[in-house]
Order: sequence, then structure tokens, then C-alpha cells
Amino acid sequence: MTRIIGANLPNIPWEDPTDESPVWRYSANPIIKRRPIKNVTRVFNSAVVPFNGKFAGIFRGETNNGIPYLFRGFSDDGINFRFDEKPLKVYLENGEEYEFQYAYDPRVVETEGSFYVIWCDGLEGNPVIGIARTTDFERFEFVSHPLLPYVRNGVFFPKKINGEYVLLSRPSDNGHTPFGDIYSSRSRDLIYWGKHSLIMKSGWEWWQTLKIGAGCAPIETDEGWLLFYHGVSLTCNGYVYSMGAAILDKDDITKVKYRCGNFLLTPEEEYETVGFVSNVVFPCAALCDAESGRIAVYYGGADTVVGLAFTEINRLMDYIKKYSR
Ligand code: BMA
Repeated sequence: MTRIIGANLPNIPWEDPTDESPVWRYSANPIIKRRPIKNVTRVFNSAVVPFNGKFAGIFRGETNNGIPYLFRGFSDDGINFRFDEKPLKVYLENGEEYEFQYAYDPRVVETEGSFYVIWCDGLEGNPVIGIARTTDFERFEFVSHPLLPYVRNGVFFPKKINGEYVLLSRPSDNGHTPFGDIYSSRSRDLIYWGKHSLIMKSGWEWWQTLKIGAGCAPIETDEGWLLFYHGVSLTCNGYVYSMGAAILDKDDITKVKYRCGNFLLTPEEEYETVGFVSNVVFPCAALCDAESGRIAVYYGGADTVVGLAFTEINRLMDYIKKYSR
């Protein structure tokens, strides 16, 4: 038996499985369809967290000029969201508004009473990680650009490890990067980052041969940190994004204890196979309930919509271990 170490979330979105799959899709997917916000064509690759007994999220929304920005949303049930009509405002230390060039693929992590938004930010037109902080989902303060360009897929662990924040990221190029491995970096103050380590390289299994990138904030269990990530394969029709999972050692997160050789989700449903960018399953957030072991994963479908998928910690761990290389 594996135990999730964390809070209980009795109102986690949930639907029972109908077969033996390790991860199963919500039958009413996609939960966020096209044009859910005025003047926004698509919302996908987005993050949801428990907030004040309900749910809050930061969403990637692509506006009518095709540029992605971050949008705030709230929900009573984690499934139906109300969005702001205007992109998220983030403020600098001097009180001025941070000027976004573009912003995409947000993750949100709660740690030590603050929520951190971690996204891919445009710095002089180049992709870097941006970090902002909020305590109330009203005022967001810019924290830092932790790493040099080019880098994407940034997400924190939800608690400090040996007194340090740990950030996962994927060094990139400034285009549609044809390579990519997951690295960790550490900081005591969220400003200065170092102690960079390789965590996982892209794999030989065909769904993850080209590149991999961290997905949801790691989930603590008594067997280690559960990391959902995306793996990419290159086909005659372009890139295909699937979701996989690994367990990182709880004492040394640079050690991969188990890595599932099989994907957990790969584009199969029409809202994953057909869209602005076809064949994309891109996880960015996971909710979990320690008591029941239930996990709900939010993922982008085909760079167009948001879907929900479910799993249960013991069923998932059995599968990861069974197919671990
Ligand atoms: C990656 C990121 C993701 C996107 C994916 C597929 O490089 O930009 O936001 O979902 O490509 O287009």
C-alpha cells in the first residue's frame, strides 16, 4: 500500500473507472472547450489548485492575436470554471505592472502559505521560466526569472527539500526544441539558483524518445515523489505528446526509483488527436486526496482544450512498478 503524504481533499473531482486502465479520462471531457473566454480562442495546458475549500487556477489562454497569456479562473467543483476576461496582472517590487511578452504552460504550487505560479515567459523574445507569488489569488507579485534562456516546463516541489526550493525545468532552444531532458535547480531565496542536476533523460521507449518535460508538481508519497511528465515522439506528421510517470527517491530527488516504460495517456480521443496542434496530451496539474488516494490530473488536449483524467495511488503505483524499466 502506498500512502499520499499531504492534505485531504474530499471534494476532489472524481469518476470511478470502468476498466483496468491505470489512468482513465473523465467521461464529460473536455471540461474546458473552445472559446471559453471572450476574445480567447483556446484554453489548454493549465493549472488548478485547491483554494478556500473550492478551486482556483491559472490558465493558458490564446488571444485573437495568437499570443498566449495567463488568465485566472475559479471553480466550485474543479470542473466548471469562471474566468477573468482580461489576462492576469503581475506586479513588480516597485509597484509597476510586469509587462508580459507572452506567457504559457503555467503550473501552480502551494508551499509555505503562498501559491507560486511558474510559467514559460518571454524574455526579450526568448523562452525562460517566470515565477510569481500570491497568497489570495488577487494580487500577484513577480518573483524572478530563475534560469537563463532557453528553458521551459518549470515546476516546484511543493515543499522545500533540505531547506531549499527545488525547481524542475527543461533546457531548450528558442524554437520547437528537438531535444530535452529534465533537470533540477535549487535555491534558498527563489532569486539565486544553482546546484543543477540531471533528473531524467528522454527515453528509448518510442513515446518519449525525442524529449521529456516535467508536468504536474510532484506528489509526495511514502515511496517517493510521484512525477507526471510529458514525453514526445517524432513522427512523419510531427510531434506526439503523451503522459508518463516516474517515482523519485524521497531522500535524493535526483535518483529515479521507478520510471514507467509505458505511457499513461497518449492522444486517442478526438479532443486530443484533432485541434490547433493535433496529438497532444500535456499534463500541468494534479489534485490529490491523501485519505482516499485519489488523483485528478488536468491536461491540455491538442493545444485547444482542457481535459481531466483520474487515477488512484495504489493502482498507479502497481502499474508504474510493473512496467518500470
Ligand atoms: C510545446 C509547448 C506546449 C505545447 C506543445 C505542443 O513546445 O509549447 O505548450 O502544448 O509544444 O504544441
